[in-house]
Amino acid sequence: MRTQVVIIGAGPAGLLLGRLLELQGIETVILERKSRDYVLGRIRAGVLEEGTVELLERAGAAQRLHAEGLVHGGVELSFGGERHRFDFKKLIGRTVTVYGQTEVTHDLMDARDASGAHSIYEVDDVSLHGFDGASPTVRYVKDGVGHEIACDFIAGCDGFHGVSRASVPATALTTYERAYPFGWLGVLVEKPPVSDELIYANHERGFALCSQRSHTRSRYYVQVPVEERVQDWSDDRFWDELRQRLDPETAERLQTGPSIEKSVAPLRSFVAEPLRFGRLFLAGDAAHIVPPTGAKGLNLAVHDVGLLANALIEFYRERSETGIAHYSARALLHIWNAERFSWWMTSILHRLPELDDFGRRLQRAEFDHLRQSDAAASAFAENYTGKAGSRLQLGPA
Ligand code: RFL
Ligand code: PHB
Repeated sequence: MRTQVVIIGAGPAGLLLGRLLELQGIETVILERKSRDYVLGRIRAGVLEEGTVELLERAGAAQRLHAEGLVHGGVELSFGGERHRFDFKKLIGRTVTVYGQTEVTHDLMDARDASGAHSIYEVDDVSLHGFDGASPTVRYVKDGVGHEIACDFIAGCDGFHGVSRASVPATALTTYERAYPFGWLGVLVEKPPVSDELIYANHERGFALCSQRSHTRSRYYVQVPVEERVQDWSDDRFWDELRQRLDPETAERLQTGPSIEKSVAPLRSFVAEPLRFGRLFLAGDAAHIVPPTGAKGLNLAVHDVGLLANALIEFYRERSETGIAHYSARALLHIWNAERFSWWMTSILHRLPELDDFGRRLQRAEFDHLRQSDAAASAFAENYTGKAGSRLQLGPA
């Protein structure tokens, strides 16, 4: 088989790239290790930046998002039971949209199916070859039979544990990493959200987050030690812990019920540089991870893909390699700003084991600074809504 671009991974990054290329007449094949249902069963992100919504519109996959997504004009931070609302709309004229990653993935899969583009699920032993030359190939096994696809480019959109980054010689990669000694225990519940907007809470028992998927479905998280096991957390234990970390008024309003999903996600900051190796590109979680505190992971994956799609379209349309040559540096500029913001938000909101009294007072001082200063609140709003990163430009080469 031959195609123009082989995309490894059918997460949001791979599916969106496929869609943006396909709309410009560029042929792609997507190879995914898991089944469609498995991919759609993963509960992950929930907050979309305006730039992400715009790219989904360009991909022709935003109809349901506009009908069902919830536009939020701000978020609340709560410190030791004191809440403060940050009005993004008023501060900087921007909003975010609450719409689950599962739904984004669903919409992109439906759009791809409707166009007849080729996706192959449940493939094993994917391997990448010859990407340092002009004729790369990708091999895989499907139902016990080996196959090979010849292509012009390979897009590694296969997440943190994928094969693409692992195929690059170690000497060609530099990685930067910080693992946190805690994770988020998340619960999905068929109950109306406790508040119209998200509440991020710093409490001496640990961080908590009140999020949502719709007017009738809520998503809640509490910080737990990273080695914590889900089976040790009954629903009752989770609701008790969450209530204790919220201000009394919110705790009182919280509607609880049986969890429909419960899982622990470890927190990590990670960047691999560069993002291009000859004719192989990395995009999304394959290249970088942020702790979920800033709601940046999915948005960052989408931003990478926007740049990569433009670079490949420019290559096929104009035979120009400029976009391809700049892809890695352009994406990294944006990635490092999101890493910085996600790390900062994580550090001011969590109970860090190494935090002494001085550190705790500094966390409080950060909150007070944000409450007192419109400039600080606007900087927070710019970063949370994605406005900050969107203005970063590469300097002259
Ligand atoms: P994905 O979604 O991991 O998809 C990669 C796909 O590649 C497949 N794959 C392979 N396929 C073929 N061969 C192989 N060898 C393969 N190895 C892997 C996988 O099966 C998978 O289908 O990466 P992608 O597309 O880069 O998307 C990234 C996002 O999923 C991720 O950044 C976000 O979910 C992070 N995230 C959040 N991001 C936000 O922007 N806003 C949020 O509010 C937000 N909340 C979160 C989050 C992540 C969380 N967890 C569970 C880590 C909340 C949580 C709890
Ligand atoms: C979510 O709804 O899953 C969510 C929202 C905001 C975050 C992280 C996760 O910062």
